[in-house]
Amino acid sequence: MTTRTETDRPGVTEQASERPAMSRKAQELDRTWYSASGFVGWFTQVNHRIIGTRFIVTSFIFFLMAGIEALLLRTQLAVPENSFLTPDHFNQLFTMHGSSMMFFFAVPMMEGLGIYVVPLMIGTRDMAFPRLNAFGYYVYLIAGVTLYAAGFLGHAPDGGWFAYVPLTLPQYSPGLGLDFWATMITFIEISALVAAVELIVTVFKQRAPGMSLNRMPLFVWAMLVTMFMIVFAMPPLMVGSVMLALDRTVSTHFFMPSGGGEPLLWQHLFWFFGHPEVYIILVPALGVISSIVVTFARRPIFGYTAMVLSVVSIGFVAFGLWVHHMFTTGLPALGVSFFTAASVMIAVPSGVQIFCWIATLWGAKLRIATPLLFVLGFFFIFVLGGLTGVMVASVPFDTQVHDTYFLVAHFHYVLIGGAVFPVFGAIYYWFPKIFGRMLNETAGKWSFALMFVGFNLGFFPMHQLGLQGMPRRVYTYLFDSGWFELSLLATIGAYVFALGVLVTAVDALLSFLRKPDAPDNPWGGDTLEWATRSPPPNYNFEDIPVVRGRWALWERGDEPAGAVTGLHPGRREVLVTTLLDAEPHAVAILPGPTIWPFLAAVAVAAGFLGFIRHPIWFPIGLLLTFVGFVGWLWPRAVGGSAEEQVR
Ligand code: HEM
Ligand SMILES: [Cu+2]
Repeated sequence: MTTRTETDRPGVTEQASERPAMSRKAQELDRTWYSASGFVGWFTQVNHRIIGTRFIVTSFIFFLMAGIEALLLRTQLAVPENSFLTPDHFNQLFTMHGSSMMFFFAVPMMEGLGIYVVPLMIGTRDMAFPRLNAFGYYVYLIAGVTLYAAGFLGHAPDGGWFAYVPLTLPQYSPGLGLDFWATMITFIEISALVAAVELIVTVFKQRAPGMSLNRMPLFVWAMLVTMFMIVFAMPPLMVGSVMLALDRTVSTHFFMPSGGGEPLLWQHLFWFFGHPEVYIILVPALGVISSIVVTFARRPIFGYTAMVLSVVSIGFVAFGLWVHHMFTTGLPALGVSFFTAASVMIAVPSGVQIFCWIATLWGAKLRIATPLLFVLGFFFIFVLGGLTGVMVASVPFDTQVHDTYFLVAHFHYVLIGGAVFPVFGAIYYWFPKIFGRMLNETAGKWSFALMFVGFNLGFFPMHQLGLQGMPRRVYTYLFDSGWFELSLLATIGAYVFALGVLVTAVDALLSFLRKPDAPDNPWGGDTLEWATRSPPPNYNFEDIPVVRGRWALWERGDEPAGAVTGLHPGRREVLVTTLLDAEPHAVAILPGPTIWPFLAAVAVAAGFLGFIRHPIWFPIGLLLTFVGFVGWLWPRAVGGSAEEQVR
């Protein structure tokens, strides 16, 4: 423990006092980076903070929808032989719940946090491809709204979130529900890939001078690894979901055994994506945890290099685990042993993370506030989920508990521990920055307590239910099964958890009735997003900061911070720096607001959704998309006045 820097950081809390009048430069920057408002203006905005906020808010709404679906499921399961839901509705609800949580909440929420926070953390004014960013959001929004609209109109999918064939082929799942599902899942992948490309380029090329790779905040590292995982994990699923859509709409035989197809191929494609997906959700959460731990322990992280290496190795190992979801499909024993070994191995880098956090927190003068509480909750829940994970990685045990409530308990421990608690921590941590208002601490503590108690009450008994053989995805159970008490407890727990979520949701809404009160750096954080105002101005930073160490704000000391000069305030210019050492080497001019990304997203949707009705729509959609891209990429005058730029 000799490498640890023992000094406690006092923090640099600043008061949100009256601000000095805007400088001339700031006024010009403000005009240059301006976005139109109003109804039409809304569709033209491209600023990363606006798009990031939209991702966060939209995905939170899907979280609430999926939560309501979960409560309906739990209500049905509260008592044996209940008839609150029909079997069909039950199937639709767990499919919508699982799909919404995984595709429409967890991944977009993490993308939203990345899109909002990363450019601020690395000290730049916007992302590399602002219009592409907006396009990704519209594709996501259209996907979510369409899937839910179809559901309400009676076309809800009911094949589960992993949509196993042959159940989901047209013979066994007639109707349009699964067509919408397969198409909208493809959309989500497009949106994720777009965010991934964006964030990778932005992180590699737009870091503030001095922020060499080995000084990058851990949250940025986590996002970078996640985005690379998206680039490798999403295409296989995209291929899979397109093949499924083709099997359903134009009767190809990719998965249909009678036509020479291979059902297991779907499982391989799905889980080659599906397992990394879990880490695509978890790794950003690890970054969130690191940010909060450092800030609230008020000292640098213990073992920065180990933390970075372990996150990177999680990114690699996560791709070698997918077959552990297929242990009961009769694969050769040798292959299965390999995947058991890999599954157990991933506990090592995960453990490194946990130990480094503990070492950082150990003996620190902790500042106990809501974000830190959610982090502590994460430790407890996620470690329990990890333990059952090692259990189900062993084939004989998995064979016993496969498709029982033991699995439902396991993956909710991992997902709620590994995603929901960190996301709530992140909300309390960054809300002041994003919206300029502090969330209420008392409400935060209540919310945490209710969620923590409710979660464990609700999900711990499911381990026992699973060991007793209660199957998952079945709409009811018999009176004499002996599962009643624990099942009722699980339902009560779910409601308590939901109450906790509600407290935060209401508090967040109420905070808009108050006037902005957040200081620029309420928690004394070390990363650059805290160096600018809360909420940040259109242009993020009046002067692009220069970074002198790993803990950008803490290492600034009392000397005046260096700043970049030479960017023209009348153009959307960002500084481009070198990949390893972040030395300035060019200036890039970013495109401004436009409606074309929205129109292009609508054109893509027309093509894909029309295809469900008739194949001719696909080329039509393609053509329209091409038109959209032409408008989007139409050459613009560079170097004109600020007004011309904005138009
Ligand atoms: C209030 C919190 C939650 C409750 C009460 C809850 C409850 C449930 C229930 C009752 C099921 C169906 C079990 C079955 O009959 O097989 C389920 C399935 C599932 N849940 Fe949750 N859940 C919650 C949160 C989450 C979160 C946050 C995620 C992911 C981020 C998630 C992901 C899933 C998935 C992937 C499935 C499997 C769906 C399927 O079998 O196709 N859940 N959940
Ligand atoms: Cu897995």
